[in-house]
Amino acid sequence: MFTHRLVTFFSILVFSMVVQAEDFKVANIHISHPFAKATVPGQISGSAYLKLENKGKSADKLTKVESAIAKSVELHTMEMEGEVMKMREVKEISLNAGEKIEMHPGGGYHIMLVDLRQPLKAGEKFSLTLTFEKAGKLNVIVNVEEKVGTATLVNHQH
Ligand SMILES: [Cu+2]
Repeated sequence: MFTHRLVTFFSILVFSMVVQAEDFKVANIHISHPFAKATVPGQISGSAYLKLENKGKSADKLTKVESAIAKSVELHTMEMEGEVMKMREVKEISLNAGEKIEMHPGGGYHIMLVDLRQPLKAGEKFSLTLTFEKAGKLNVIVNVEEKVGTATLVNHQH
């Protein structure tokens, strides 16, 4: 019995290593390179980014993102308003048939991790659950990476 459990444990371990290959899919939705930026001391919210692709023949929508790493997770968009970068929450992100959306720091969509339960440290990973209107739920593993650029200094003060 014990040996059997041990084997199960190791196969789960191997499975999760395979899953970390940075590409995830559910039905026709493909997600690649989910990453988040490491937080600095005192930073209470973080942001995550990923590439979405709808390889199907009909439109779909990302309607919800959840994670145990933060008290709440929101979909945000960031745009210049005059000379100021402003973030606002969006209810969903639409993906037309064949459409690709690449989130990146500094503008456009991002996933906002509101009130982190723990700091995001470079080299660590956490999981996000994405819900699509048609494709359903998908778990992705997010890699925490060193801060790149200065984009986060401008925003994320809610
Ligand atoms: Cu935001």
